[in-house]
Amino acid sequence: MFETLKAQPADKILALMQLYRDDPRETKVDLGVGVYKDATGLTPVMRAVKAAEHKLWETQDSKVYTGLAGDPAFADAMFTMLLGDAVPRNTTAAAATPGGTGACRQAFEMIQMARPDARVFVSDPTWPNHLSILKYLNIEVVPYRYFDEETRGVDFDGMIADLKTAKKGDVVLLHGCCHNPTGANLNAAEWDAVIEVLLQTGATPMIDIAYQGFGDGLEADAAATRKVAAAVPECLIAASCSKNFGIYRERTGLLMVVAADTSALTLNQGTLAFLNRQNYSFPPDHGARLVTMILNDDALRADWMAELEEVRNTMLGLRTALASELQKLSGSDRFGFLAQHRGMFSRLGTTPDKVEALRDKHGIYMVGDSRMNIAGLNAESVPILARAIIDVGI
Ligand code: PLP
Ligand code: TYF
Repeated sequence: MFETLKAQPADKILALMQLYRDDPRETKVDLGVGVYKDATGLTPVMRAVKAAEHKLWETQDSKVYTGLAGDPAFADAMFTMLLGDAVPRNTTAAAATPGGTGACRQAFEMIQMARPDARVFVSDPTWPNHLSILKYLNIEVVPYRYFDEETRGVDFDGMIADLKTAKKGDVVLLHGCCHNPTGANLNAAEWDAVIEVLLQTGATPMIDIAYQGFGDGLEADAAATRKVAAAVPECLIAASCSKNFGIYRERTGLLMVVAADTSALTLNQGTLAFLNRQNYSFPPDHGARLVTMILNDDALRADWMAELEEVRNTMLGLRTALASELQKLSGSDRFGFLAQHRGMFSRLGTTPDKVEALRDKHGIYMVGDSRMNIAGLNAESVPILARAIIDVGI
């Protein structure tokens, strides 16, 4: 029967990972997949995660099923980290999911259950998996202008104009912080204007937040999500623990549904549990349990926060180093945006043939849309990349 299947498009980011692995050059530089790497190129298990795993191994006496929405303690701990006191806990439904991807998938399914004709507005560009899952679910996608190719910042006027065309029953997907793939983000006043438009149009926001703590700090990175959640009657929040806890393969995420009051809680919570049951019954627990242990233990949490700050500051240091190297080499400020961007990624804003030239001639691997993972750099490779960028004529 399966001869009827059609080949599906490959994940370009993961395909690039393989190309990099197959490249024999010792000087190659991997700026592809969004994984944090330290100065030696390793992605270590975070100290607090190791400590929590050790404690878990010693104390866990059963691996019996949790609940369809996962352990409520995980939802509580994540709610506090992400939303603080922005909205009451008892208006928010929450379910653990396999990673932030799982949270997005369940969110899209919930949207479709509630409104089969909903359109989802997505930034142009956005994380490719948003588009791929929406297409798979047959949900209409409406791109909104986001990246300004000229300034490499946000095309804010374009974004607002496009968001004004949304209507009640539509969903506007926003990256909570550290936009993937561009690195360009809204400032606080711009977030306020987006909230205004959401309130005017009645469209429902969905916030995907996969990099809390990678931009300006744990609290600062949650500020926009909190503001949106507090201002609108309903919103969806898809959170990932993959990056900020470094537990990529454990598949740890949470989907939250914030409602205006407590009356919708039972229905929303029941829907999240139902959706988990349809797809995989119980969500993965190991990563969620580690996160819960870390967030609920003062010493573990302090150590995790300290290490996360090291990670964040390393990336910021690499940003400023690259921007200043490029300023020296180019004699201009046209790469200043690299220091303004936040998170793991920056979109260089160049053509696919120049991205290919960087790869073929210099062994520098970035995604074809010129997205680079800043964490793939170190003190040695920053000047190498800067020279290569100038060499290929970017
Ligand atoms: N959303 C965005 C924008 C991402 O970049 C990612 C990837 O890290 C995710 C969601 C979800 O990642 P994961 O499923 O590994 O938690
Ligand atoms: O954008 C990235 O690189 C990360 C990791 O199918 C990732 O979000 C890449 C591809 C993918 C899932 C996650």
